[in-house]
Amino acid sequence: MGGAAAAVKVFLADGTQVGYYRQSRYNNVNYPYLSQGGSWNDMATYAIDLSGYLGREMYLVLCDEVVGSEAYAVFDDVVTNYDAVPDAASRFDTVMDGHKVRAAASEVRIPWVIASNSYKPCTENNVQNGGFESGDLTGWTVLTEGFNASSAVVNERTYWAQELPYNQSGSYHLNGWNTGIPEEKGWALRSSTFVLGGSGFISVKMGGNAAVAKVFLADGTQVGYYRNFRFHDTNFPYISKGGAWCDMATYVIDLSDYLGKEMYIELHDEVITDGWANAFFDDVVTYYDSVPDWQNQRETVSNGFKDNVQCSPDTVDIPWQLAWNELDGSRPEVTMLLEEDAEVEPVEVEVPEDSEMPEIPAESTESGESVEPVEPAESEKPLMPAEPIEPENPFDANPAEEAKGDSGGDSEEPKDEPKEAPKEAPKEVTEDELEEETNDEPEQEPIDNVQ
Ligand SMILES: [Ca+2]
Ligand SMILES: [Ca+2]
Repeated sequence: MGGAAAAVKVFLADGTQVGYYRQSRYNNVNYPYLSQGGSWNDMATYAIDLSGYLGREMYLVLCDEVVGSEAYAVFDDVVTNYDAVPDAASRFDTVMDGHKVRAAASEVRIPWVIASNSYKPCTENNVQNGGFESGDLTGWTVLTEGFNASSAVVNERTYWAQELPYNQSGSYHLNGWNTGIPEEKGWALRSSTFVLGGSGFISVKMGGNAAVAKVFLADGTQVGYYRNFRFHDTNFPYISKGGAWCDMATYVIDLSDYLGKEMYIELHDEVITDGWANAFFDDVVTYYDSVPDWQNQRETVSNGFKDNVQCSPDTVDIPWQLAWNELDGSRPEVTMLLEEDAEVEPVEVEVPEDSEMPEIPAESTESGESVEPVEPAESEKPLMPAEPIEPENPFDANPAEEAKGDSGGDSEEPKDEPKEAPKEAPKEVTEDELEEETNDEPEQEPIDNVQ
C-alpha cells in the first residue's frame, strides 16, 4: 500500500476485527526523490503476521482513511498465502526513482515493511447489540421459554392514539408488548459479557412498571438490581404533568467497584401485581470514558396527544436518572428532576393514609417498599392538598401505590383533562391492562424482586 491515507483492516469471517495496519511511509520531503527519504504514493509491501489465526476464514478491508491533506490510498498485490514466513526484513522491491525534468532516473529500493497492528479491541468493553440496532436480538440470550425473539425488537417511536413517546434511541428498542409473554408473566434476556472499563459507569434505558436491570459478574454472582422507578400512572396522557408509562429513561449505573471485571447484564420484566406489568428497554451502554454527567442529561421527546390535539407543551424532557442498587440498599442523595411538574396546575392527589405507610425494615432493601423513588416525592410536593396531613411523608409509600391513588382520583378537581385516560387506550392489550389496573385492588404486597 501507498499514500498517506492507506490502511488495511483484517477481520475474522464473523466480522470480528483483529487487525488494523496503517501505511507508515508517507514522507513529503526532497521531492521527487525516494532515494532521499521522500515517499508519496509509492507502494511498499507490508508483511502482516496473522499466524495467530491459522485455519480461520478471514477477510481484508482496504481503507482510504480521512487524514487531511495528501489523503490518497493506493493498493496492489494482496497475497494471503506464504508457505514459509517471508523474510520481510531483508526483502525489497526495486523501482525507478523520481527525477527532475530531462534528468536521468536511477533505481531505488523500497524495503518491505513489517506491519504493526494498531488495532485496539475496544469491543471487549461493550455488550453486543446493546441498542438493538441490528433490529433483532443478536448478541442477547433469551432466558424465558415462550419468548418470541423474532418480534421483540421493534422500531416504533410512539404508542397508542395519544402517540406517547417510547423515547427510543436510534431505530429500534426492545418492546415487552411484542414478546409473546402475557403481561402477568415475566421474562428476561441476558447480554453478552463485557469487561468493565473506562469510568466504571454503564447505562440502560428502562420504561414500564416491571422493568429491572440486573448486573452479574461473569461467574454468575449478582452484584446489582436496578429498577425503573419513574413509572407513575398519573395525569394520563401527560408526561409533562408527571406521568410516566412506557417511556424509557436512561439510568446511569455506578459499577466502578468492579472495574476490569468481566460482567453481563440481564434485562427483566419482573412479575408484579400492581398493574402495568410491562417492560421496555434500549441502549445498554457499558463503556463511559468518564463519569456521565447524568444530572444534566435528558432526552427531549414529543409530548402526547389528547383527543387528537397535541398536549402542551409540544415536547417534554425525560431526564437521566442515577440508578440505585437495591441489593445493597444504598440510595443516591439526589433530588431527581421532573421540573415540568412545577408549572402544572395543582392537581389533587390522593394521599395515602398513614395507616398504609409501610414500615420499612432495615433489611428489606430488596423488597418493593424500600424502592420508592426519590424524585416523585420532590415533584409532588406542590401538588399536595392543603389540609394538614401526617407529618410523615406520605410518599414513602410504594410508587405503584401512589399511582393507584392517583388513578383512583376521587378528589380531583374538575379539569379540562379528566384522567380516565386508560379507557382511551386503543389497543386491546392496553384496555386489558388498564381495566385490570382500574379494577385491581391496590393490594400492596411486597414485590419479591430479587432472585
Ligand atoms: Ca436502540
Ligand atoms: Ca410482565
